[in-house]
Amino acid sequence: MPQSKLITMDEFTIQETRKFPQATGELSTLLRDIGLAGKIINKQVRRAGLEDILGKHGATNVQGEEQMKLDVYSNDIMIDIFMNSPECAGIASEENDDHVCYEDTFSANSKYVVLFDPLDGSSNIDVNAPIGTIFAIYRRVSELGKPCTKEDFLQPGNRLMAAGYVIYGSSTMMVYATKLGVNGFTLEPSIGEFCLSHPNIKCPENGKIYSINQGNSSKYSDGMKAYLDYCMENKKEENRPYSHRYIGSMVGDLHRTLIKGGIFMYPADKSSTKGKLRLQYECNPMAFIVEAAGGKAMCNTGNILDIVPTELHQRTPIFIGSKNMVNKAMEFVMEKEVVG
Ligand code: P6P
Repeated sequence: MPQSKLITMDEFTIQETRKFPQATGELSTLLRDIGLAGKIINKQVRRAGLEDILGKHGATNVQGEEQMKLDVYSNDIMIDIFMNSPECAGIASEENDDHVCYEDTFSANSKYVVLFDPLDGSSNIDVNAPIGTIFAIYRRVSELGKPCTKEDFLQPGNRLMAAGYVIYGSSTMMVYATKLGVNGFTLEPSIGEFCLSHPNIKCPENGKIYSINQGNSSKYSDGMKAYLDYCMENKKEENRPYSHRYIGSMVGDLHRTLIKGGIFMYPADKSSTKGKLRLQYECNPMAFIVEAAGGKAMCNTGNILDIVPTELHQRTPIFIGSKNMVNKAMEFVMEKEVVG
């Protein structure tokens, strides 16, 4: 029997585009560009221990976080790739204070902007734990033919055209969602292509894993503490206590949650009253992906995707994963939520 044909990500996105006669293939081109960036970053991540690229860069980013050398390298790669992409008018990055509008006339006529965290979980680089690149793609709201504007980058997550991540783990995968659904592609190093390995990903409605930095629990609200007690309660008939898993790298924790089910939480607490994770290039893309796979993504005030951003680097609490687990968590958190 001939081996079943590998479907590359490019072939897949072209097949998907053909389902819409009016589609122009511009989004497919942008996804291919992101895949290229992921492959270039992957090459360096896989060799980090062999070249002088581990460790600290010696500067801090707009978040006040110490930048790792691979953070800066990955950010430079993403900015260059998008600058040369015919479909991107500008970018915003976790590592840059402000958005970047490409000034050339070609880019001024491009329809999309991209927000990204070039290397999320970078504190895990030196210990070889999963890290990842997170991206969010919006259609511009500003006038074509002119440079993009700040408003293009302050759209709510429910206006996303596509979102995804590249996870540099035991294998390198690119997972992305459009309104058509969520698909995963594993890098086949021998041909340098992402190949379809996880078609039509669905997030299980229930799960047995809760994921949170429990070291912060003394600072949590009463409702949050009550939910953690619920997770750890001995109720075999309800598959509790849940197992606790926490990598400390959002892409790693979210990929497991998407595939296996469960709930990932980074709630507000007394010292971080808005939570830690950033809305525009961490929480919104992940929320778009998980909800497109049938899961749910909430914060204390409602659905993550409905938050109207006011600042590029604003943060939000997040409860994301299996729909039934997120609903149960919100019963506790929303009811007793008093933080600060
Ligand atoms: P903590 C990594 O720095 C990150 O931004 C996410 O990838 C991760 O989920 C979170 O922060 C971990 O934060 O406070 O538990 O170390």
